[in-house]
Amino acid sequence: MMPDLFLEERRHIILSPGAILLGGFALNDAEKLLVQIDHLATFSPFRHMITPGGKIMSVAMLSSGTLGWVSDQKGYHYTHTDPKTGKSWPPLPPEFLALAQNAARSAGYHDFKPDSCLVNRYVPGARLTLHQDKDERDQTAPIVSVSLGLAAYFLWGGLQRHEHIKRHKLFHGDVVVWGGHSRLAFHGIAPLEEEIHPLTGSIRYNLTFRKSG
Ligand code: MD6
Ligand code: FE
Repeated sequence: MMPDLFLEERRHIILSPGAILLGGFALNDAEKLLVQIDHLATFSPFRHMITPGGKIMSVAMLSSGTLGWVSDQKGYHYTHTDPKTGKSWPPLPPEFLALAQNAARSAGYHDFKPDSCLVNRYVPGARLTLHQDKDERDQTAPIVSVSLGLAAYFLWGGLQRHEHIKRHKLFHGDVVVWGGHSRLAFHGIAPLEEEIHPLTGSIRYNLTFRKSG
């Protein structure tokens, strides 16, 4: 467990211009969020998508909201329906929306209206290679990212792929809000370590809220 003093020092850390780590911002909502994730998964199950290069992603994903992020052999895109169920993605739970908007406001983004939440599920060994989030039509809006369960090292680069990568550990309840100058920064998640979290066992979840359409 993290000592409180450590948490106090992590309440508002600027990672780069426009990107802010709000340490522990979602701690009080975490258990509610985890219940909602299970509920969403009964409508749109977690699945391992295929990259355009034909590889199976180690992270399992689902989406919620009017638009959902999809990867397949044709590329990355947003869809109105879940290709796995043929139905709409489940709507954004009100608890999700409230948290995302509060976090955005705390980071200085006052009018955040997300229409999509991508839920990532990691087990030890799973990772997300360096990428930019550039499939959203509206790139003036920030992205709000919520970490739950096992901690992970966030890889944080610059606007060019070859720039120096820093590592920031993201813990249960941490929120990263990211926009402005950093909106298209390269980032990823290092392979998860083998650990057990009291609420999720050997799982890390990440929610990323976007304005996609
Ligand atoms: C993750 N997050 O934390 C993956 N993208 O599991 C992301 O790829 C991400 O945290 C854009 C903005 C914030 C993020
Ligand atoms: Fe991303």
